[in-house]
Amino acid sequence: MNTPKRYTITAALPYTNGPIHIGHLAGVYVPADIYSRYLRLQGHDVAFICGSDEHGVPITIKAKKEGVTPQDIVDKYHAIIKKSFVDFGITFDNYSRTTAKIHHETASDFFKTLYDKGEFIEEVTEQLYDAEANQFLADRFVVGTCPKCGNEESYGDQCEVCGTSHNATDLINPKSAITGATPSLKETKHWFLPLDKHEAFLKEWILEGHKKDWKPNVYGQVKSWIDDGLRPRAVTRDLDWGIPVPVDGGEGKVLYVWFDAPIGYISATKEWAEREGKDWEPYWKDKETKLLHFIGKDNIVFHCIIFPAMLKAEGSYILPDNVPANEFLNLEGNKLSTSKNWAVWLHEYLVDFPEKQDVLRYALTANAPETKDNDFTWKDFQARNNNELVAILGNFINRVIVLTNKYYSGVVPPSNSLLQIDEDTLAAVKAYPNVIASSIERYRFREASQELMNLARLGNKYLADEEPWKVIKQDEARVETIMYVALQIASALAVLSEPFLPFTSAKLNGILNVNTNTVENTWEGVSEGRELLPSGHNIGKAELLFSKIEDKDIQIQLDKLEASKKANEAANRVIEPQKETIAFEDFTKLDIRVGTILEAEKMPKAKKLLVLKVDTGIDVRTIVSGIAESFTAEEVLGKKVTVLVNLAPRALRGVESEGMILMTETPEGKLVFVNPDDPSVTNGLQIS
Ligand code: B3M
Ligand code: ZN
Repeated sequence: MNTPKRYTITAALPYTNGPIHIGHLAGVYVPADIYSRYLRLQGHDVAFICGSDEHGVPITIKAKKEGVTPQDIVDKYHAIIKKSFVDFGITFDNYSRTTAKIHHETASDFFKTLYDKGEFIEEVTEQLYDAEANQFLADRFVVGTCPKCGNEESYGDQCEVCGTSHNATDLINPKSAITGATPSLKETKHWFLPLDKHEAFLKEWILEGHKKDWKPNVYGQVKSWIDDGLRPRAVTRDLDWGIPVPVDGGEGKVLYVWFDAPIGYISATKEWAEREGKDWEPYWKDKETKLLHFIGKDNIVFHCIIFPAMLKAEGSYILPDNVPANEFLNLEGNKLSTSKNWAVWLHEYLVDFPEKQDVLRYALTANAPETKDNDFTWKDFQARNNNELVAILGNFINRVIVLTNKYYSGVVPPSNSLLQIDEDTLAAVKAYPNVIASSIERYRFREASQELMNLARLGNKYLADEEPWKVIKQDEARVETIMYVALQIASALAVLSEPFLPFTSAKLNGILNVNTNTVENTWEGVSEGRELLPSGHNIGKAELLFSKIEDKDIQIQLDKLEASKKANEAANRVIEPQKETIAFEDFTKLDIRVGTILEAEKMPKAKKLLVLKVDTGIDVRTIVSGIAESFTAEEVLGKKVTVLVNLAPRALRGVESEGMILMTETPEGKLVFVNPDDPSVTNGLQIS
């Protein structure tokens, strides 16, 4: 494509069954936002589109669990998600939702068009049915073994381990996610999109047409699906939450969520165009529009095969030029998980790190899972902030602003005669827009963010080499030139950082007192080497752009994750089954007394043992207790305990123990004295 006339950029519609976390931001929204901001800075016509995906089984499951309606669930999370996007500076031109009227109409019409054109196969087939719940088991209502990879927890429509998209009846050993029952088969009518019919076209369009420009991870996945052979896919469901099937015989059925959701991009564009007084159609139908879908890797099949087949079948739409899907981000070595609360939630992050949106944007970009799954660690986050944003970018800007205020009361000095080093530095600055642009245009956002940091490094090196703070004593005119050049670099950084660090860029433009509507302070202005800050221009006072993140701030986050891990272990703890029944006489054989620990000392060379002297009311006796990993000797002094006093004595490391202190072990693995009021003690724990 020559230079496109306009861009339609979509970002995957998040499911509204929970808030969003760093994985979403890193995989989809930050790269899509960088790309869109970059295009706008270049003066392009951009529609950056997203919205909430509000249909689908996970939402009904969540609603059932919480005893509320699906509408309640989507209203709640739509608001939270939408706010997170605003807070993190994700500049959608429209953030819509699939429960919107315009979307129901658009998706319904789209289905009818394909129906009228005879693009569907209408067929009665046997589908999985849960007689107990009185419900067909589509998608996430059914779990079973993936026929492709053997994952035992694959969903009906997609396996999250190998990414394969399949039909629910393909699952081996299916089980209802509602009742756990083994489903039976029941006949029902559905409409199928014959993907096999589009196979030749998909082969030509993707396998031949996009071999070079699509990311290898995307191309590879698509190729493997096509090579496996495409089959008809049902695009309707026997569910009650969704968009009603708008044709005869469709009563009580809804559109498959993956049929309606991508049409959400179109509805959201329409909604935006109506609001802006524009025509939506060129954004979806003009061949000179470049359409891009930013998604995560689990969505590849839907965006590269199913949705394009739908668009092609409809006939009047363009197809995506590229689908830059990312791999997954892990967190501290484990898969991000909403249900296990193994995540950094965006709304919580902002409470702990207020006004540090750019730090997270930067850390996620610098470490983005572009070519393989990547790990987010809090240590890396801290290092990105302290060693790069603070020490390189923030430090350079601060020096420039402070010195300009100190030497020239904030007025940009004249550039007297430029030496070779100044010419070279300005020429190097001028090259950055193209270098960064070339990375962005190839969807290499990590690389682009590092080039931006290199520009700040160049600024630091220039100041370190030219040492204006020393030269000022001998040659004031030379320092004017040095500071003039340094100020141009600062201003270039304000422009070029905008896609990556929008809050910082705005702050820096404020400090530099720059009018961002001028032709100079644009991507092109920098690349043409225009004068960004003329002599005589007044800048403002220094303000810190970034601040150091301390170890204790990081520890708080690590502790939070540790708490999640513990809570999960507790939730997954297996309660010991009840032991064999005993006769009352057996119980009465046990002689259990209240006692007090009078003395305690650690048994030498035994990690676990404390030697106690316990007043049992009968006598004071020695008891050797295996609690030294949970208590120090001092901690147990004076404690009231329950003691089994008639246990046969036994020698432990040569010390005779006459009885046993009753203890229990908390889910976190800590021993505690038996006291059911202790909040760390939960039902079902065994006393031993
Ligand atoms: N809601 C899936 C997801 O969040 C999905 C994307 C829809 S894009 C049309 O993974
Ligand atoms: Zn699988």
